[in-house]
Amino acid sequence: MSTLTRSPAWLALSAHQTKIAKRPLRALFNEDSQRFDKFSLQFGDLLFDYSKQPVDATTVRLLLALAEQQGLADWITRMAAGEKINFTENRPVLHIALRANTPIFSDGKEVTQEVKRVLQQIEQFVEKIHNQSHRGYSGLPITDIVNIGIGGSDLGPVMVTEALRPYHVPQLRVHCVSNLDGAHLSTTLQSLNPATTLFIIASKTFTTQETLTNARSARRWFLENGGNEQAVAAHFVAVSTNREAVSQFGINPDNMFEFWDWVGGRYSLWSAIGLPIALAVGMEHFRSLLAGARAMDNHFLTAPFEQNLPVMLGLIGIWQINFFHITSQAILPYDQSMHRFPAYLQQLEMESNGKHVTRNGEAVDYSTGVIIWGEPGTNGQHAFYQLLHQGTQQFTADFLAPCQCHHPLSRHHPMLLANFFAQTEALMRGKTEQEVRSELTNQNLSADLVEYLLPHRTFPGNHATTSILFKKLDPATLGMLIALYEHKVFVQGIIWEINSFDQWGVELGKQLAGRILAELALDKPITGHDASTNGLINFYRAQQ
Ligand code: G6Q
Repeated sequence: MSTLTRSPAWLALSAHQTKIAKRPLRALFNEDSQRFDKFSLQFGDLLFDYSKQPVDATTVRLLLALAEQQGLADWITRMAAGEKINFTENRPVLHIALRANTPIFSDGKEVTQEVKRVLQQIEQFVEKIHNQSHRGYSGLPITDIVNIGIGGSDLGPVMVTEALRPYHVPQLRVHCVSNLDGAHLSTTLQSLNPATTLFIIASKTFTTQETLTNARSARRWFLENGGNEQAVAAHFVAVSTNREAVSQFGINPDNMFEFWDWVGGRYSLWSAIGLPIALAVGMEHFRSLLAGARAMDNHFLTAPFEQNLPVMLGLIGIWQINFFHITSQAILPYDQSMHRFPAYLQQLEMESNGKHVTRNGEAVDYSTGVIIWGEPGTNGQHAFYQLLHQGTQQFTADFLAPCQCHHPLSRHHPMLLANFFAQTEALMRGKTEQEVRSELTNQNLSADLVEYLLPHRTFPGNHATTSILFKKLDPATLGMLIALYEHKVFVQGIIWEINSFDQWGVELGKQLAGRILAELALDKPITGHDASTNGLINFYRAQQ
């Protein structure tokens, strides 16, 4: 048993869980009419309601005691001070420096100076594309941006450019290509004109197979469709930490936007990895995105823990994962433009906290991380909500929605939000036999039919959800929301005593395919793997 699961704060929470689990959420609401006021928090335009979680005042007190026991305050200070808390890679974790407006140092160096320099470079470039002084080889202005990257070099730009569509400048279209499957690049290029297309090759390491393969194919397409070697400079820029590899690839380092090893890939949209975002929405909105995140950073660094949104969001997750033993968490934005938000959080959370050993290298004997998934409402309601309402799996869910919308089509938005509120209420309350019986009896059904239908029409309820409402999905609010989840992940990693900032599982994937790729080209049956892998490879080769 680990020291964490034997620690006083953990044991106190375990004992408390057995008591509170006997009180359904319905009962908690019936007992206390002030529940919403007690268990919701506001910061800026953001409302965080965790009153539909199985908590009472004791739970909050005990969770805060766990945070204190685990030294959360000290770890936050260490992160902000630029200490190398990503110890397996010997790096600081300083995404907050990317949006800071006060100096932040690491290794005695003021990293925020570097950040400012690159932001200026981005600003100048965006200006030149927008005012059309940067033109393609034939003298035409750039109309299409293709970001080629994957993982952290893709999901942030995709999610944010989609979410901020109402803020896009009209003269540019932004496309993102990530998948090694040639279909992704080919279908994207189909409608594009090389003379008016700018490629951003985004890769922190500039060694990632998927990105470099797509980038090479993009350059070939460019050269075969009217471009020439001299014109590459005007049509290909790079975002990377690896100047040498960029230059080897054939992009002039003058056309490179730098970032640094202290920025984790999945935390990098605030750096030059955000260049497609800045191009899509303009620099003013990009700076608002940063300002929103900065506001959340300051809140995280200074607010008392019981009023601190990321701390409480993280602790509620711990409560669910480690004490109610849920393994699944849905992210359900009631906003179509946030359709990639679940995928973005999937990487942020699962890559950061999907770890099986503590900082000391000992195997954990408690769950870390959770399976994150989700879709925008109300589409999910007509697909997987059935299992949420009447299935047997345990889960929790975050519901998110703006109070004001960008597309005020007659009654769409109030109807959408009515669904949000009704779903969280129904998941919490369920429907008892008694309620179903009286509902069916009122429909004049025979007593026999009522009894027959009863078990099928009841809903167990008592499903915990968290609701996050915000005024409007503008760049600053989106920045705040993303930073909220970034810091939530930090809080949980500290409680679990793991390193949230490395990703050896991703690195493994980068190596594995190499050997098999070579085997696919061989002219003899493959026998060196297990029978299944040999069989699959040989079947594939036979079909070529
Ligand atoms: C993110 C991960 C991973 C990474 C991609 C792309 O935190 O490290 O998702 O972003 O593997 O890596 P490159 O940016 O180096 O191409």
